[in-house]
Amino acid sequence: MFQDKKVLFSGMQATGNLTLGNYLGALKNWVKLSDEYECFYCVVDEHSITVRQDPATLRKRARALLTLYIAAGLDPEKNCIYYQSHVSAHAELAWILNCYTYMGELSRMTQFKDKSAKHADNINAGLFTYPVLMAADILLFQTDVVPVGIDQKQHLEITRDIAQRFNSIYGDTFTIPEPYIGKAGAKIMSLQNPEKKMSKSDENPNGSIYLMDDKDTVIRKCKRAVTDSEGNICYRDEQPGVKNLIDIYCACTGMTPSEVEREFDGKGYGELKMAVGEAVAAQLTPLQTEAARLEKDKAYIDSVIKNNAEKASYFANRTLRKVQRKIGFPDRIR
Ligand code: ATP
Ligand code: LTN
Repeated sequence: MFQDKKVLFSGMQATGNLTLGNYLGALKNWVKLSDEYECFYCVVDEHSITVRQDPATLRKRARALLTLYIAAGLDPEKNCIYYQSHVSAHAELAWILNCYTYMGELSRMTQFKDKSAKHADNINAGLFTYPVLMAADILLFQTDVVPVGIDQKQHLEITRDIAQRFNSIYGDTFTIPEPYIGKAGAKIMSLQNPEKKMSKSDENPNGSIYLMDDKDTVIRKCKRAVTDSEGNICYRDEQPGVKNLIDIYCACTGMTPSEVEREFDGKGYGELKMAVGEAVAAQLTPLQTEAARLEKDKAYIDSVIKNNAEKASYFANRTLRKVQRKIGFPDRIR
């Protein structure tokens, strides 16, 4: 679709306050890759309503999330940053792809199993077909690469399967996307339960570091992080709390786990926790300052929203029209 650059697509839900996991697992890599690719970064508000949302809160969070993409360093002149709900091709392609996706494959999705256990009173059809909408997001832009945290790998696999199935019936239609999962930070765990992923919808706020937490809060949460009674700073599965702290430190500083082990050789957990807190705060402070500045510039953010929705619609519609033609929908009369 683009002359010389490959295409990158990714998105996040506006379901809560972003955590350090979202930043280190996804957003930070988006910024790193943004020069190399033609990029589309979406606020996937249609995915958000698979879980009940308060309308005013959703609207506010969606805007805060879009602003945060820019604050993190994504230039909206070069990267297409937009709301999923402003580009109707997402929902239209999702409907079509629903008819090329099997109930059996959707029922194997671990995110569906987790979320339906968590929201047992609202297991809606949208929660079940969530991965189909995600496949539509990605395939609309003929995406080559999708930077995500490791928890989304299964959704990338089903996207590839749906695309390959469609291509084998109708001939070459979709580019087959690859996941991009960064080395450091692909799965940040809860500070209170290192067996569980850090998540923005966690009930315990001490388990997650939020991107808007101030330095004192970050340091306090790190100090309280659950570790073990071994007393050695080693990067190994048997010490999941310490391993997670080392992972966070690596993702913030660019160091490798063995370099961190050497730096803290003979030192105690207190020192590691303090250093992690400082390293995290150093990442978050500039982001917070820039987000606060941008939030005040309403006209600028509004113009980004308008212009980028038009740009995204243009490219998305090209793929949608191609798909509609291939499956035999009647031509539009001009
Ligand atoms: P929710 O708690 O509402 O399910 P979430 O915190 O898991 O949300 P998503 O919006 O589902 O966040 O994910 C946005 C991006 O952040 C995805 O690419 C996901 O893989 C990544 N991500 C989420 N949590 C983590 C984590 N703990 N470590 C690394 N990456 C993560
Ligand atoms: N399911 C993703 C959010 C998401 C996404 C996408 C990520 C929706 N559509 C397309 C990458 C590409 C999640 O993070 N929970």
